[in-house]
Amino acid sequence: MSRQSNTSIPTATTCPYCGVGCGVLARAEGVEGDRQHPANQGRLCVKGSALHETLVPAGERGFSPKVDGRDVSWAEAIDRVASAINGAVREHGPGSVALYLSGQLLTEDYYVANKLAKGFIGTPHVDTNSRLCMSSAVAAHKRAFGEDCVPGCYEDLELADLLVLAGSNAAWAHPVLYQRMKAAQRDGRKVVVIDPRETATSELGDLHLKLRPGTDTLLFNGLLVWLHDRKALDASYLKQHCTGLENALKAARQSAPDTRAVARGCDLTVADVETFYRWFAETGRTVTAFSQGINQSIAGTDKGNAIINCHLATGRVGKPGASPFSLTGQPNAMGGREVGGLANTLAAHMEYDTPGARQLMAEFWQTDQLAGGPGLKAVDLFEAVHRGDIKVLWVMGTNPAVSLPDNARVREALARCDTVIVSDCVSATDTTAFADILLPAAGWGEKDGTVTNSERRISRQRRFLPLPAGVKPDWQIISEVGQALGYVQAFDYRKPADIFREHATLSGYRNDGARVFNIAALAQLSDVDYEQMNPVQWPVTSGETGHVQQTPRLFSEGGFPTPGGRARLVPVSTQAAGQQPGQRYPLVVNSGRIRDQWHTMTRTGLASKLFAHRDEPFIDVHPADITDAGLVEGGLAMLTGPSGQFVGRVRSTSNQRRGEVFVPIHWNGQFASSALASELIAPTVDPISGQPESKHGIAAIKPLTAEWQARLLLPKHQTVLPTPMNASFDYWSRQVLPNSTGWWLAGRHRADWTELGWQCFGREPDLLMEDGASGRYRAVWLNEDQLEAVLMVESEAGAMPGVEWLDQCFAETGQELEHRWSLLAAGSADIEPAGALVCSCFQVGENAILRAIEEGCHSVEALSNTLKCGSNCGSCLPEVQALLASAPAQEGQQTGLSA
Ligand SMILES: Nc1nc2c(c(=O)[nH]1)N[C@H]1C(S)=C(S)[C@@H](COP(=O)(O)OP(=O)(O)OC[C@H]3O[C@@H](n4cnc5c(=O)[nH]c(N)nc54)[C@H](O)[C@@H]3O)O[C@H]1N2
Ligand SMILES: Nc1nc2c(c(=O)[nH]1)N[C@H]1C(S)=C(S)[C@@H](COP(=O)(O)OP(=O)(O)OC[C@H]3O[C@@H](n4cnc5c(=O)[nH]c(N)nc54)[C@H](O)[C@@H]3O)O[C@H]1N2
Ligand code: SF4
Ligand SMILES: [Mo]
Repeated sequence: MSRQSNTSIPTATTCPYCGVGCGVLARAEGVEGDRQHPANQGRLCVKGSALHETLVPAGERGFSPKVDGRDVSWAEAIDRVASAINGAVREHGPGSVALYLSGQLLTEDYYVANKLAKGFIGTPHVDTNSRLCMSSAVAAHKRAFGEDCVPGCYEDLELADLLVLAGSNAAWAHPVLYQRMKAAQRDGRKVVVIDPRETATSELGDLHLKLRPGTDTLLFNGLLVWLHDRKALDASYLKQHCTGLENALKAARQSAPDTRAVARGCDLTVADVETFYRWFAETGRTVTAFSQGINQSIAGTDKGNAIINCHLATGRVGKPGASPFSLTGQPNAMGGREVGGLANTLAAHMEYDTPGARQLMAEFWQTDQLAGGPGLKAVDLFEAVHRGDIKVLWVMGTNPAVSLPDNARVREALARCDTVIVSDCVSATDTTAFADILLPAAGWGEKDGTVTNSERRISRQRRFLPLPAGVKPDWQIISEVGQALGYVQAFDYRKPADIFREHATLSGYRNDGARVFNIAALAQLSDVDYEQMNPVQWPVTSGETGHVQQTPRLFSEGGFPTPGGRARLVPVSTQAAGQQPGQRYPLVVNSGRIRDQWHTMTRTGLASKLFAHRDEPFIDVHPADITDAGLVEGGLAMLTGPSGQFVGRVRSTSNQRRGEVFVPIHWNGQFASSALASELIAPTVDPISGQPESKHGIAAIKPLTAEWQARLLLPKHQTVLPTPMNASFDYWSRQVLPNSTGWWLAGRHRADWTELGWQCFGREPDLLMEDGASGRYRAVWLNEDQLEAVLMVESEAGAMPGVEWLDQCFAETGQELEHRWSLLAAGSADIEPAGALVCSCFQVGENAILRAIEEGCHSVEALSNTLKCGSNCGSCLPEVQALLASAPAQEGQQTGLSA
């Protein structure tokens, strides 16, 4: 299948990764940032720049649907899905069918899925991975504003004179937006970072509040009290546009009577707390941007409202440079919320209990089978699957076997379920392994539709690659199932534009201004208009001259979609406490993202470039905890929690608070033996939003004392560890290298390498070096003049040579392999190991940067002039900066970024 586009004119589309929603100009050969797109104005981060390397190649996807592992035609697959649904509904009622969707589906896919389930199958059980992501922010918005609306826009993050980043590692998770925040730095502008860890984002902070995890509500309650007591509230905004100040203040004062109580509870100094409060009180143009450190908590909704309370009380909502701002994670988290993808909502920002909403929906969809009331939220939904109440589960665009808390139980639930249907653009994932029916979905570049980013901006994703044979876009799969179920008229869509128009029409249907989400002005777009649609921020209205008007900001003059038109300050207590560490599990486990990987790595795990920054699962541990637990930096360790384990390489860092470790969420069964962050997370949820506390597990740590450590390199197409090895090791993790696939291996017991070599490769190695005393064993298998396998065993990881040179040898044939004996030494003498990769765009490693610093590059500019590092997407600048700071000071040295 050719992946060439027919033309070399680029297609303007949107990046499928984070919620910044950057515009991309895409060709089959490569991508560049779209200068016309308002979100990024031409910039792209590492993941965006590597997009053409993360297109899913033929080998990674099924080219036809599968039923019980057997290739079948689409007609048969659709028929099987429809008869499973029909059977379950007939025997057990509509509530025995559930859909689990994703903020990575396009709005059109999402709309049709929601319509099919809630409108026609009649099951309310439709939830989405946004439950794990944004549902606390959604609930906080609804409580405060009456509707799930983000009042501000990206420009506000630049205009703010005080930017508060709460529970956000934007430098890694929203890199282009972070670059914009950074470029907006100026005299007098201040940034406060609130995070229990120091991160790449802390670099921007004039003040870092390294608070005790989970204590954000206390901090913001204290702020409300302080603002009130110092007469820094906006009395007129409160009087005209808000209710609930008294009660909110009362609750705040109860937990946070003064700054001393706050400092004690949050484990901060009084001086730091007061500095933050003073800056907030003094600075009219303040934006508080928040993300998963706020949402993924047992008190996520309360944390959100504690923040919003302070903004309402100071009238800083939806004004230029002044607003609360929820940073959304997924590319279409917002679109999913607009169509009603969450189990507790109906559609188009209507709730089940919105007066008249159910009749309106039944009429609009022309159905008499509308679901009766809210369905189960993700964690409860999978419990219902486990109990056997759900007979048919259809998972689309998400990987719950990895991302849901306590995933051992989730896997059990999937294994028990009568019929699991999975739609994915990648065939081998931890979740597709449970699929009774596997539906190969079109991926990015192959499908058309719209997405909405964090600032309510709707952008087009456009197809620029041919649709591979055997693959269908999600909206089409769902529509065909709808028609097979007999709803021929309701799912008679020919193209995404048909769906978009219906969605836009619904948003304005009998709206009368009651719902802010209204894009009815786009309901009349022709196919050509839709094709050419420019990014637009909702609500979208028709101006007097008939042209379309968008809305960058909301609520600066009130007008909240609540019964009385006023926003609500919400009393928030600080009582909620999730799992707490104790004697058995003394550590708090924090989990989150790394710079170059996306979630469960199904796509970013295809690009060698994106592995170079962090090539193995790891555990960040405070140096004192390393000592206490008898760990070795660079050695392996095992975290054990109440429901699972995580094995990773120990990184020593005082960025962590004592007693708290951080693990990445990305590795899973396709990439490592035991590195699922979610195994350490309990299914404890926020009682209001149902969002799990993914930032707060508990565990004990101990060294995984390995008898040996090894690296194995195999040809690139080999992505699975040979079975005999799989069974005999205590640790493995896989890394995609430019020319080969590499594994890290370790074991507690001596292995018989000769025997294993025979079992895996059917013969003795062609080159061999063995030293029983030191435990060193190195073996090379050659096939004619091509490398087939390289195995290097050492007694400790520290003695292991780098693999850059060996990897290059996998690309060579014939005479180049003359230096065969140097294969055993893993390198020719003149190659310097690169060290950890810092700049992914130009592949610049730590060692080169350190050498350049030694040789006189004492500023970021000098380094980027010499090595180019940091001169493209800028994602690595915080790390370049840190290396400069860590190098021994030299005369005249400048480390300031602006210097
Ligand atoms: N590279 C990359 N970027 C991504 C993604 C990705 O997979 N990879 N995923 C996208 C998605 S879906 C999302 S949701 C976003 C998430 O974006 P972020 O929320 O910025 O990222 P996280 O790393 O999950 O967590 C943010 C920070 O919360 C901190 N934190 C933990 N507990 C607390 C607490 O109690 N209080 C406070 N104040 N902070 C706390 C953590 O230490 C962490 O640094 O990223 C998006 N962008
Ligand atoms: N411990 C812990 N757990 C967490 C988090 C955390 O911070 N800590 N974060 C949570 C958050 S915020 C999120 S958003 C989730 C993310 O968790 P998931 O949603 O489970 O992770 P992804 O890897 O993004 O899964 C997306 C899947 O959809 C597939 N896909 C991509 N495009 C398409 C498409 O167009 N159609 C279809 N049908 N499939 C497609 C991909 O191949 C992949 O298998 O994880 C959550 N879990
Ligand atoms: S910041 Fe990076 S990952 Fe996010 S949308 Fe932009 S290019 Fe994509
Ligand atoms: Mo997310």
